[in-house]
Amino acid sequence: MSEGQFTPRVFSGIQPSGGLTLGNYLGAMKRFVDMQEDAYETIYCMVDLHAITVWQDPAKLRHATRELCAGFIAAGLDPEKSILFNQSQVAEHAQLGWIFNCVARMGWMKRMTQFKDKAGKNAENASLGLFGYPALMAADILLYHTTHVPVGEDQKQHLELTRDIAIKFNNDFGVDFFPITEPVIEGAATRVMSLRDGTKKMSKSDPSDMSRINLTDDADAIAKKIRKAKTDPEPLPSEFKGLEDRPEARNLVNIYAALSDQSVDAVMLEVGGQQFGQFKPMLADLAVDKLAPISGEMSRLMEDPGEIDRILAGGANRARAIATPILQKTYEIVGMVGA
Ligand code: AQP
Repeated sequence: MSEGQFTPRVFSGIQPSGGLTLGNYLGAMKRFVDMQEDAYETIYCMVDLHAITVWQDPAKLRHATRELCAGFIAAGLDPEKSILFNQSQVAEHAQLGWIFNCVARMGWMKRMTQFKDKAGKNAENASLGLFGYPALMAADILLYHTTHVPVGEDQKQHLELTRDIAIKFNNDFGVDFFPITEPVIEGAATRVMSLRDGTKKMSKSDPSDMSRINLTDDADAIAKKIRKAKTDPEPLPSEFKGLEDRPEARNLVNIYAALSDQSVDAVMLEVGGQQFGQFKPMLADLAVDKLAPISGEMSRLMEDPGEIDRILAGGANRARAIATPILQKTYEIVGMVGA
């Protein structure tokens, strides 16, 4: 089957492993909203099965899943247009994940840098689920015959593995069943970095709250975090290439560009020559302007968790309607009796 034979379909997910960060917003959610308006069928998932690859307190996981759904809607996703659901409500994810555990090779998995980063020096003590994470992620994507996946730069390697799994499955069984999915990694903020260390990505599980902007932060917290963000003593240059060896400054300029929907070159024309004492308050005002309506809407939606649960259940039904026949066909190809 050539790529043209697949319906243009977008799938992406976010883990409910904590509160949402500006990195998740700019690298993922904001782009999910853009794609919803394009000619794609869009499916967005709270990947709770992925979240438990590291320990999650059950009550916090439930809260984070609902809050993530509220965040999606507050950022502009429409549950009528896009399918919004949590992964564990569609059992086919885990079922196809198992098939892919049997397709993926140990050598491929051992090369995954995210596992090395997350497991750290204590890899022997990491869960088997954390090691197998990319095979489940491939299942999430291929279960819908997804053609496009919007993600941040950090997920590039996992997307390559998804393509390798699809190719190997198709070759092993002599079929043209799974599409070779395209990653969509675009925009000024495909990698938003920590505010404390410009070489580390901004992450919801970073122990330092000052390293990130949470979508639930109020205006004072956002302003304080940007004011205290690590920078260097030089003024901003007039061209973006002047920021090559200045990761912290480059990060703040990227954030400014992404929040204001401008190219980095346009931003440099505006702010070149400024000291951080001038630039940081501008960035803080812009961030508050863009994020406050989202955080306000999230809190409003969280007042009615029953409605969020209804949205997730409705989304799961719609997701299952696409996933079930694809899993059935996969089982049939693999040789399962009863499929
Ligand atoms: N700093 C970032 N810059 C750009 N994009 C980012 N994403 C995450 N952080 C950044 C994108 O958000 C989507 C969802 O990511 P995730 O929550 O499923 O997992 P993650 O990438 O592991 O995110 P975190 O915040 O670092 O979570 P923890 O701390 O739990 O591991 C993805 O598209 C990702 O690219």
